[in-house]
Amino acid sequence: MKITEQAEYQEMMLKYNFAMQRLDTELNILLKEYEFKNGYNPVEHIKTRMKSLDSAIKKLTEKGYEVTVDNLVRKVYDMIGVRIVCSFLSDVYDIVDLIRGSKQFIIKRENNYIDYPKESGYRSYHLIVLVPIHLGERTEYVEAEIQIRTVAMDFWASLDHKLRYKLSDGIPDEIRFGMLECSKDIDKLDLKMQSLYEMLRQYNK
Ligand code: 0O2
Repeated sequence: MKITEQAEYQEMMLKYNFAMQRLDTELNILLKEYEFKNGYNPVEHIKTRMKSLDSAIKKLTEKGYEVTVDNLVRKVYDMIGVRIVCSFLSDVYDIVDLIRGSKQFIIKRENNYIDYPKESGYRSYHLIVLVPIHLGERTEYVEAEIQIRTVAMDFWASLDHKLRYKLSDGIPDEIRFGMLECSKDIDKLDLKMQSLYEMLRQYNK
């Protein structure tokens, strides 16, 4: 029987859809409240998505796991993904603090790929959260990944994603090194923009 025809898969997707809606709503409330209190919206854009089944199966297979509903739930913790893109580095950390302080989710794991970029040069702050969903009398928790990064980091990640998709047999060294250089340049740019932004804030005081 195809995985999509299994009752467990359909039940899982139902729960994931509830959790995605809940996460989307709670994040929007948190961010609107922040904007109201601070008179400033730190978010350039935000995108919530459900990972496609093909992409989830690819991930399981690459990691050497059997394609089962149980493994989709236990091994693919970014079935639900939210990407929050901000202007400045300080915005990224403010949003991380905001989510850490929320009682609506439990933080399961944090990956600071900004201070510790991935080998590819990828930079972003990742939070794996548990989103509670209330089903009748019981509460279940669904995992979701929140990626928070600056516009500059997002620009880099978007080209990197295209490269990985187009060059599935491996990225040639000259492009790989070029991307690493760009990642370092973007880090410098983010730091420069941050210091200019702080100067602007001093002028505004
Ligand atoms: P997609 O298509 O964006 O959904 P691990 O912790 O290593 O066991 P995993 O899931 O690889 O497992 O965790 P990691 O490394 O934190 O990556 C999760 C997501 O971060 C990825 O999801 C990407 O969205 C993003 N990411 C991580 N590394 C890179 C990178 O080098 N380049 C780009 N562009 N994005 C990256 P998916 O499912 O791989 O991809």
